[in-house]
Amino acid sequence: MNRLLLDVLDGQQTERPPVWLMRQAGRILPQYRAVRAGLSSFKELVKNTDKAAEVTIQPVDELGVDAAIVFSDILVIPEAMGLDYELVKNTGPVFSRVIENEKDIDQMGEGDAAAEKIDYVYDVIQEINKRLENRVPLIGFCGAPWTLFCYMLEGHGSKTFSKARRFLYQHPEQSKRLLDKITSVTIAYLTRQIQSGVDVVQIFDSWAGVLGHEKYNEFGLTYIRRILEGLPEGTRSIVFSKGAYSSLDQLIDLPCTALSFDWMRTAKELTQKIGHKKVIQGNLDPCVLYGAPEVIEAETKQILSAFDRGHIMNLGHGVYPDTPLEGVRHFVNTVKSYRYDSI
Ligand code: 1CP
Repeated sequence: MNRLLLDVLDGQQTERPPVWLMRQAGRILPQYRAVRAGLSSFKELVKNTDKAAEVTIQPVDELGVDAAIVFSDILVIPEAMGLDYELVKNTGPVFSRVIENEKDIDQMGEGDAAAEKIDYVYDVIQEINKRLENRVPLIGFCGAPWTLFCYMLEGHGSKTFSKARRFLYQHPEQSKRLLDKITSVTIAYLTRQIQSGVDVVQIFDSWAGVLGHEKYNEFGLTYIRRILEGLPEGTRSIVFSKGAYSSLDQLIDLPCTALSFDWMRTAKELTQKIGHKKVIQGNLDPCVLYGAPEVIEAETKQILSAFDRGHIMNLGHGVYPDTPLEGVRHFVNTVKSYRYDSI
């Protein structure tokens, strides 16, 4: 087995960092688009054990990345709690109704009962592991409570998530009740993912950056911490709180194994602040992959040498859907041919 990712997370020395890309499954591969074209909806694909396992493994076969990530979406939790969504072309996910008041929050499912409704993901994980035959580790994931709260209040994507933020000030106690419920489902969901065979879990807090320091600590990190503390002993975990630099000290204090960063801070700043307290994942601007091969190589190597050991190479956010495949390949291959200086 290629254990690079696990070795780095376990604090062992490796000859180079592992590399994978957020949102590597789907989006960029023609093989994915072919599978997707044969099915009527994204949700049908997520719930189809055979096809979801197939598209999870495609980037391992095609790009040679050092990890697979389960093909699913963060929105399966709101759906299991009782809010249905559809993916609308050129718009993204749209919920048929949103949370507006206390009664809506009362109606939301919680804990094991809601997590049980996502049983198709646990089946997909088992199927992936049968087919992966231990070639690379498997990453499971979820959305952080704050990011899921954003979609549940807003009903769709947004630049500001102002409806969700407004609710925090108007109804702080109700907000916490909803975040409590999401957290209880998430702990049960990730625990089931681990029992089904994922080696690592990543928590995506994509909208962390719309909250200020105090509000993010109170309504964001409190719940991420509770999730991490609720996971089985020894779980390897990565937290991606996009844009939450004002809470960097609090992020470093979380009981997780690794922190993932976007490209708004340099490797030097991050390593100086974090040292070896956490493994660091990131943080190439996804737009670098549109550059010429020599640009991709130079930008990638600059990050590799700046972070040195205890690093997982990745983008600073998900790979964009129209990224040229050759650019992605060149990035992966640059990392794979890199070697740390021997000590
Ligand atoms: O076929 C299609 O058109 C569907 C597009 C798509 C895909 C391929 C969506 C809808 N979700 C996914 C899969 C997905 N989503 C994965 C699995 C595999 C992989 O890593 O490639 C993962 C990890 C996610 C995570 C996700 N979904 C996040 C967090 C990461 C991030 O990019 O910030 C978020 C915010 C979502 C919500 C979502 N789901 C889909 C879309 C288009 C969006 C974004 C909506 C928005 O812009 O607000």
